Amino acid sequence: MLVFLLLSITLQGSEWTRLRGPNGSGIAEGAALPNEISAQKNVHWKSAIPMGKSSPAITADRIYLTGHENGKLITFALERKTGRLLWRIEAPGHRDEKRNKLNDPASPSPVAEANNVYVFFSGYGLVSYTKDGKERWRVPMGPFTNFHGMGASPVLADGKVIMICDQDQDAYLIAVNQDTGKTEWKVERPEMVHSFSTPITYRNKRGQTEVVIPGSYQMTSYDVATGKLIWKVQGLTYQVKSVPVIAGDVLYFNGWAPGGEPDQRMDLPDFPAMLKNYDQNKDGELSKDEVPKAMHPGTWDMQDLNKNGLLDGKDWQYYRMRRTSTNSSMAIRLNGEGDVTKSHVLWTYQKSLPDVPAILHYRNVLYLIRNGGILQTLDPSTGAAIKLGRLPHALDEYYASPVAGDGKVYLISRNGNVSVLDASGEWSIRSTGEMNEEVFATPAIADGHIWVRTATALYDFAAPAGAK
Ligand SMILES: [Ca+2]
Ligand SMILES: [Ca+2]
Repeated sequence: MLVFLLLSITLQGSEWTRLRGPNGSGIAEGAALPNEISAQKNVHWKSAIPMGKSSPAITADRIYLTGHENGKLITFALERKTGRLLWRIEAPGHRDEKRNKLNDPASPSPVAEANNVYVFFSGYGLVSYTKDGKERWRVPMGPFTNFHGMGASPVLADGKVIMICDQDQDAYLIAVNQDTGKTEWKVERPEMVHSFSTPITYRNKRGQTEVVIPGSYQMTSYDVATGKLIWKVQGLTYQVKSVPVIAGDVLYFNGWAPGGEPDQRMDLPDFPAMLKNYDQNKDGELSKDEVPKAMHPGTWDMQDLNKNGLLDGKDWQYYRMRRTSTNSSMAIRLNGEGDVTKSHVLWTYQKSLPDVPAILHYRNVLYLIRNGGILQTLDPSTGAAIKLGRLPHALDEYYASPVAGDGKVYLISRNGNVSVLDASGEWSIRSTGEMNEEVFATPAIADGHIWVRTATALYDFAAPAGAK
């Protein structure tokens, strides 16, 4: 029995099959990890790879990634031990979609299981390959209407591949059969606009598997078996990017968007009032000239969801909500039903918030990394601040999410500044290092190795044998 338990723990610890690893936690325990990593330090191997911002998915013997080259969208597999390229395959389509300059044609991360991998490209849709690179099925999707381009990654649950496609028009959530690619269910989300957060799953106390999805203004949770909405929490900011994390029966999430700080709130008249006062040509929509300057959205095109140059009722309502929603990190008690905004939000925190990186919940401390290299730790039970400080030599933007294991927290900035911390609420710096290249992808950890994707390479780091 003991041997079996040990074996299962070892096997579980040996994979990191999606963005941020085991159910998006960002944590892998069970082996010593390097005290220091940089382009020179503790490099086990390094492989040149195509451009892309997706994170690696790691199985027992493979590393999967997506990338792009000369307008082609590529999935590729490396041998885990050596970094040797095993195969690379171009996606069946290569539509070039509008996206934010920080986004990328290959930003969604692959999700893998022992023998197969699943990838999503904004410029094509979903594709599944075997571990040997044979296509199993394909599901063309899009074109998408996401103002900044798509960013969420697919997740696996109960034999389904679940893909959130929140966009400015016709947002939806879809579950396809993992073995066939056939649609199991599809749920329209007309109240949603674009967002970028990768979902998380859990089994609730009633025995249902839920997929929890941060979206514009709302966190929603669906039954994986049927696609039925189970609960929601209102009050999120308008444009979310972070991956939620679950510890025990509490979910932690960070939502930040420009203009969402508490002192930037503004109460705007509703659409009928706007039409009454400002619709000069009486066409039932608002043009740039008709909206008074003080009420203008900063980016007109982002509010004009159907891109006809005019704001209609939905556009205006979305803008009103944007000006009243507030950025925050929050803790939500799971297992709710219905609208649990009032009953299940345990706390919110609004001071020092990350933009893109997810919260790390590690050894009963929350870590929040903000642009400028500002690291805040919080008490997960109360949301109370523990320590706020700047990481040395890392006054930079952060896109990769923090990851942890072996009592160490790894943080890497956009310009490749690495900080390794001794994990604790009163965190301290163990080491710093430089990758000398841009880093957007969240690192992966398994069996004492940590993999870091830079602009041109994948690095495999490991502690020297016998090191402590
Ligand atoms: Ca008008
Ligand atoms: Ca419009």
